[in-house]
Amino acid sequence: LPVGERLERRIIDGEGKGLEADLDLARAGGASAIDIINLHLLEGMKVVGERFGAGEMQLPFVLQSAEVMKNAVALLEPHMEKTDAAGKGTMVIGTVRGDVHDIGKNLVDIILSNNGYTVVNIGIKQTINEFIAAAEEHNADVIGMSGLLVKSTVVMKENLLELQSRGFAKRWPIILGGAALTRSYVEDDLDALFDGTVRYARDAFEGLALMEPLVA
Ligand code: B1M
Repeated sequence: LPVGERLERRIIDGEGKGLEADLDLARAGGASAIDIINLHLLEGMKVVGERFGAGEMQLPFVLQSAEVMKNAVALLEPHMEKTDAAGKGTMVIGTVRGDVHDIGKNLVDIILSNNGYTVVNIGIKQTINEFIAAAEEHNADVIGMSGLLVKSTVVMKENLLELQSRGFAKRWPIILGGAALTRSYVEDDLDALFDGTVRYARDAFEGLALMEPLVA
């Protein structure tokens, strides 16, 4: 198999042996770290999600795929382009209450950090109180919430209501991301409820693009 397809297979099969060599080979062939993630690793993850959803793949194997994905991203990180301009603004990011998925959140962290933003990554299963405490402590410009479960989309709405009822409605612009969200749910339904302070990011790069006007 060509190295790109081999990398995709490694994610699907959860096979980490020889991973670093294949990543090096792909880079030596001219692919950037981001291309490798977007074109091959995430393609593999997509297949994992489809198989899991169809009942063709069991959870322990999904976990193995996630481990290989995480290792691959960690190996690629030092090779990503970084800007010298630091201190552009601060995002507090976490995965919402009840949700353990963190691969996407951590990618957003890496992409923003590499582009000059300060990212305070508070981890998974975070309550709104934990988001607020971190945002106050670190004087955040933006709060980013990630969640992949359908029920996380409900938790996000509850979080926004909680911010509003505690008088924090306009204190921090909010960026929401994660596979269960749709653009119209966030930008039509939620944003209208919360006075134009809520944005949707389909992927890490859309998150990056949203940051600039929000911290300006
Ligand atoms: Co889970 N899981 N999982 N899982 N898992 C999903 C989400 C699911 C869609 C799979 C499926 O059924 N097809 C399904 C949810 C169904 C639903 O809610 N209707 C599901 C389920 C059911 C579950 C469990 C409940 C299974 C169980 O226990 N029976 C359980 C949940 C436990 C919990 O959270 N309480 C569970 C557990 C797990 C693992 C632990 C095995 C593992 C996660 C490991 C980890 O993250 N450390 C896992 C995985 C790997 C997946 C799938 C297969 C892949 C997720 C992933 O990492 N994708 C997933 C299938 C899918 O998503 N279609 C699935 C790659 C990642 C880069 O994408 O996170 O979407 P993503 O991030 C993207 C964008 O969304 C965006 O940027 C990233 C790309 O650039 N983005 C942001 C994300 N956050 C952002 C924030 C931003 C901006 C952009 O700004 C703030």
